[in-house]
Amino acid sequence: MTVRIGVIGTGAIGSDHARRINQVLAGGKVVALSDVKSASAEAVRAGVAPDAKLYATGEQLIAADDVDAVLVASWGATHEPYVLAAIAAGKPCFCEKPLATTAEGAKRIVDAETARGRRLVQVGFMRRYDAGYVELKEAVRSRTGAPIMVHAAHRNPTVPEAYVTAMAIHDTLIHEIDVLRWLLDDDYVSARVFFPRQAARANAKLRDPQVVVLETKKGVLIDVEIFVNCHYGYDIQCEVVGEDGTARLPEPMAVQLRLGAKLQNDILTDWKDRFVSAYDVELQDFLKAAARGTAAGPSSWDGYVAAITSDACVKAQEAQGVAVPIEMVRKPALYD
Ligand code: NAD
Ligand code: ISE
Repeated sequence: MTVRIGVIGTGAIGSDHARRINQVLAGGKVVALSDVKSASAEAVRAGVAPDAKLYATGEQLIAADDVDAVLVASWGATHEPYVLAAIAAGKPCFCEKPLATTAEGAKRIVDAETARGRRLVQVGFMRRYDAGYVELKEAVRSRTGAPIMVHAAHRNPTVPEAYVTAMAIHDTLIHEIDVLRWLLDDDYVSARVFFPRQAARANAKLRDPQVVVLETKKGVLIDVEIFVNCHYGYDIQCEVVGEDGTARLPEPMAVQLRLGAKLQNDILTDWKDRFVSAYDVELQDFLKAAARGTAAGPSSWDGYVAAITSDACVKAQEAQGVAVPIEMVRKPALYD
């Protein structure tokens, strides 16, 4: 079966996902596109989805009879109404992170999905599909002994001018919030945020870098450096320290050069390249489940837990190093 997909939001990642559905993956076809900037949707149609119909609004796209499943890749603050509309229409929906920009918004999605009684939403937490993280999880499970600490870093070379302090959490740290909870099979209990001196390249509305310290139920202490004007590359680091040893996320494959009296490896600069295979695998998983009228992978529940945690981290940004508690709620049976 070919799942007919409608893509809402055809910017950087929406256009890339449309390309992978039509040119890389099996079992899906982009038949509909919508973007508030119609020129952007037109460009994607011209580039990778020549048979797609353009819709003036995301709501019209979701309602279209020939759209079987929806992919939401518009700006974070616009995700919630689209995901709710897809659930109301009974259509599987892949939603880029964040599921919603507040915990209340994410809860409305969990409530709507549980009321329908069927999983329909997959959240775009692609790191769970990255081969390096999958190996790291296995090493932590079988080799390092029980984890005690995690040291992680999320560095972007640069970010757009509109990127402000809270986005370091909602837009960037949210990947670590999800993947580390999955990696450790644990939940968070508190968050603290520390700011070193301001990096010279950061704009005035952004405190950069930041260090977030998360504590888990099992007592693991996690420090994540978020540095989104690091300049030198896109660099994702993660080391788990366990009772018997440590395990580190592998570096992306790169040719090693011995040149000019230097030993060198290129470092990637673009998130699209760093997780290219993980995006392929996550969307293939979505297409497979959507063909059965359901969803798999990271769920609305995971999106909700991430939103609760990121809300606490944003409070912690204002609390000047004081710990902010993270209170979890009971998980509905649908997500067991
Ligand atoms: P972008 O600005 O390049 O593209 C977003 C597009 O959405 C734009 O073309 C914009 O016109 C459109 N848009 C905005 N509001 C809309 C609305 N209400 N209806 C329809 N279209 C609308 O941004 P991006 O980098 O592609 O990010 C999009 C989403 O994907 C964000 O939520 C972001 O956090 C997420 N993202 C995820 C990853 C990842 O690694 N998983 C990477 C990048 C972006
Ligand atoms: C972007 O939206 C992503 O999701 C990237 O994976 C992340 O590294 C970046 O910081 C975000 O802005």
